[in-house]
Amino acid sequence: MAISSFVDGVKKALGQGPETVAPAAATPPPSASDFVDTAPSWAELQKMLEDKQQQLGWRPENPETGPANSGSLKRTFGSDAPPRVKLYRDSAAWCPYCQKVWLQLEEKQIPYTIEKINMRCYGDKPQEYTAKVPSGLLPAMELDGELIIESADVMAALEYAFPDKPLMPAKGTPAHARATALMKLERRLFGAWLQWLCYPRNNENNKKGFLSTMGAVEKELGADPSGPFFMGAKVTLVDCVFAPFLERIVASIAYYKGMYVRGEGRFPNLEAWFEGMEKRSSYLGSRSDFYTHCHDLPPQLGGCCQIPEGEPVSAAVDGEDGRSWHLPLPPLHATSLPEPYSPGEQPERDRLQAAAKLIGNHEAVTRFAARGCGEMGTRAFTAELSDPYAKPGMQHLGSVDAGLRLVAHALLAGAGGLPSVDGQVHLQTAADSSGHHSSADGPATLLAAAYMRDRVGVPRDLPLPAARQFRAHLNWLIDSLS
Ligand SMILES: N[C@@H](CCC(=O)N[C@@H](CS)C(=O)NCC(=O)O)C(=O)O
Repeated sequence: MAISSFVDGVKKALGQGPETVAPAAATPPPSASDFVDTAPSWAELQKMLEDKQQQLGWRPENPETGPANSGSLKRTFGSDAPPRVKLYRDSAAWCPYCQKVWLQLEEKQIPYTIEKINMRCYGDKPQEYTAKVPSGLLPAMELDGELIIESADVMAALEYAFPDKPLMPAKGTPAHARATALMKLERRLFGAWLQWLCYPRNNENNKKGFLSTMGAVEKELGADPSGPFFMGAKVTLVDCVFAPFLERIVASIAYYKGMYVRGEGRFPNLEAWFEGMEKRSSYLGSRSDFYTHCHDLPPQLGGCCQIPEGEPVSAAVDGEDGRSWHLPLPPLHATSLPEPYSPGEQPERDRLQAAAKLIGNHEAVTRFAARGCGEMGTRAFTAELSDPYAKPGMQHLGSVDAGLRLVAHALLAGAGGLPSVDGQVHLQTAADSSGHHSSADGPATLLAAAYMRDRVGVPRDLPLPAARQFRAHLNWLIDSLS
């Protein structure tokens, strides 16, 4: 197994290698009926989408100038000048070190271009990248054409080259000394988190070590009453450095250890910090969700160790509790469990956002989902959700396309607005066909829908509220076919 330097850092800190388990992807139900393709065409869906967008007054934002987002390859913040910065970050938006730099660029509104490179666990890296960065590590940055690696050096270079909107206090001041000490505390927290997360032995001691370091973080967050950030009322580089790890901590400690770091009021200053961060475009656009993290950490870390207390949480996070990924979705808010999210949800707008993404990219999404009824790739990567060389089941493309049009229609109309019998939504099955519509392959569509559902990544594909809607509507299709 290729072990990234994310883990080499852990091994160095702990003097040992992790032992563990990776979570298994949910398996689809075994059988499904064929169905009649009664869904609107993509052109009709596009028209419905536009009508609905007008009705709700919501349109997708401009990726270059709008709020931070994971899809954009260029961020100008409205500037016409050619960007001086090029950021190389991972294509799945899983890398915490890339997220730190991403946050800094967004907070400082430095125009930049982005090139996405796979992490080793996710796929191959282009030779042009390894020729430039022989270690293959991410992130890397070109500043006026000069290559800089190591996130700490990248961040320092950005502060130096772009002194407007400084995110670090001036050197030699007590505030600078405090910021530097807080950055060290972040590395301590990183070590204590991984010691508990990745190693099955000495559970109680490791838990104690983690909680005591979290206690130190909580205390620091309360040190400046103007809060809610580490250095007071304003976001600084310290917040950018802590954010990727704090969000991974909250997700993984709930999933693998069954402890809610956030949502139950255990660390009130931390809750306030998250609420502060979740008001910022930089953070909202780059933050991930529990499902994505709990599946992206094991391949990066060599595994995570689950204890029995984590099992109910992991069932809910993976949508295996029969509830959390099914309609009607449980509410999402600042203290919702398992996953708190302070900006909350706007279900109609979130469904529209998911529909817009699906309709706008339907050809690529259909081919991707059809991998679920195609062939696995000849080369496997350690991230179980990645299979870059998988082949779509080409003979099933029409059926998968029909299934995804039903999902898009349900997202736009509300699944409850679709044909129903006895209060239950039923797809018209092939046996009911009057011959006007073509018949679609139920089992293949079901496999494709489940494959897609398990691979919706946040923030790569959609923000959390829209991703939940997409997953739940794919399950609506699966349940309707089953
Ligand atoms: N010390 C480095 C660590 C960066 C790091 O560990 N990056 C990981 C991803 S999180 C990586 O690129 N690993 C190689 C890979 O997965 O391809 C930094 O701060 O930039």
